[in-house]
Amino acid sequence: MKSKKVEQALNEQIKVEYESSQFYLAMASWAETEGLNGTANFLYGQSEEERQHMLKLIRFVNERGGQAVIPALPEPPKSFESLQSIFQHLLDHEMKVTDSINEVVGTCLSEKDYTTHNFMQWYVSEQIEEESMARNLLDQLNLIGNDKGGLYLFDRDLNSGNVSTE
Ligand code: OFO
Repeated sequence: MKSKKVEQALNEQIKVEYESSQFYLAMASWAETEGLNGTANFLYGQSEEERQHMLKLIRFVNERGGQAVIPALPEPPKSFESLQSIFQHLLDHEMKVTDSINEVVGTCLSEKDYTTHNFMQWYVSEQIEEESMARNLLDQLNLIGNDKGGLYLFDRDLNSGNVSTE
C-alpha cells in the first residue's frame, strides 16, 4: 500500500475485528452451556459477522499491495455473570470498535488515502447499526430485570428473531 501508516492502521483493525469475533464466540459458547440457546445462536451469528469484517479487511489490504498480518490473540473470558452482563459487554465492545474505526478513518484523511477512506465508510455505517442494536437489546434486558419469565422470553424471541433489534 502507498501509505505504511494506513496499512498499519488497517492491520490493527484486522486484530480488532478478530478479537470481536473471538469475544462473541466465547459469549456464545458460555450462553449455550447455560441453556440460553437463543442468545447463543444470536452471538454465534455476530461472531461470524465479525469474522467476515476481518476477512474483508484482509482481502482489501492484500489486493492493494500491502500485507495483511494475522495476529495472535489472548484467550477470551470463559464465563460471564448474566445475560445483562453479556449485552453490556457487547455494547461496550462495539463502542470501542467504533472508536478504532474512527482512528483508521482519521489516518486515511491525514495520509490523503481517499480510496481506503471510501472503503472504510461501509464500516462506519455498520457500526451505527451494531451499536444501536446492542443498545436496544440492553435496554430491553434492563426493563426485564431479574424476572425469570421475561428473561426466558427474551432468549426464546432472540432465537426466532422476534426481539426487536432496531
Ligand atoms: Fe461490530 O465490529 Fe466489526 O466492524
